[in-house]
Amino acid sequence: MNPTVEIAGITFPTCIMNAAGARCVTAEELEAIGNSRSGAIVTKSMTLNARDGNPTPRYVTFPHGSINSMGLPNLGYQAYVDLIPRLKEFKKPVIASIAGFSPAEFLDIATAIDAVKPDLMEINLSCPNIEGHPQIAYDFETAEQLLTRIRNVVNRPMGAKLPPYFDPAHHDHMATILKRCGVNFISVINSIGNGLVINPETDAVIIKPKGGFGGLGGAIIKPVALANVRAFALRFQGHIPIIGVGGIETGQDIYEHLLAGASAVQIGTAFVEEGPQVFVRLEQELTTIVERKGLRSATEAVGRLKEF
Ligand code: ERO
Repeated sequence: MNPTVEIAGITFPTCIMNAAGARCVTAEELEAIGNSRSGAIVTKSMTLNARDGNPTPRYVTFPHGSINSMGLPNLGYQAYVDLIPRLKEFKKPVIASIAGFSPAEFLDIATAIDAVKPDLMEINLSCPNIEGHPQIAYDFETAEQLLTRIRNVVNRPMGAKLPPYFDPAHHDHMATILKRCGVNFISVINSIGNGLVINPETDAVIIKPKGGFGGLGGAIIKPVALANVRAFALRFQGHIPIIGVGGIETGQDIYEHLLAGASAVQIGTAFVEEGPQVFVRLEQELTTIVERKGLRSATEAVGRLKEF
């Protein structure tokens, strides 16, 4: 089976990679991804200045899911400007995830990161965990203005990391914006923002920041992730590739993301829980399924979802 996939003209050795945020803040973590079977090295979303992030506990698992309010801990973009050339030596695509607290910050970071030539740039429009900073992609006008301005300074292929949408009118609106802004790919979905998980033993919330509200990940979010991948795939008709994110624990979960229309997938909670070995296991499980289906590559499954 041919394991490679192409997104925005870039060849990936496999379609399975880490999600931004999962074990990808420090040089050591990023190098461990480089040394793993991950099909790319995706950085934590980087901000203008280094950040420690929110107070702990800020990431906790519960049955079939996780909740986080990390608060964008990262080294600050200048550290990644220095790191990206080294990460490219691993001979797999490097995806730089960027996040700003203002349009000017986004533009400064995007300009500097573009200059060190990551293979792709992922613009995070969907961080749910910073008080006073709503998820940008829920404000369609602001999102379009921002993407248009970033597109003007970025030469590398660039994509948007989106939050889940829950209404077809929102998928319609965002798909139209993304086509107008010339994005080369999208990654859907970020965690489902502002969930609340309660510990039945203590009657307390399970993470500290924001009174316990945080982004949901893990198996429980798979149906929402699949719905968003499918909704955008139907609207893009192959013109903008999709990276599926959300709820992937097994090769079958990946296969479902491919059927829904994802060309590749990113692993968050399962990577945090299992470590780099998760990429080996998932690749084996996916290969078994793809071969059983009589396909020559994972790419052959993309968008093949049947409807009644
Ligand atoms: O809190 C975070 O650092 C964070 N958590 C998420 O689930 N998604 C994000 O996009 C994010 C920060 C950008």
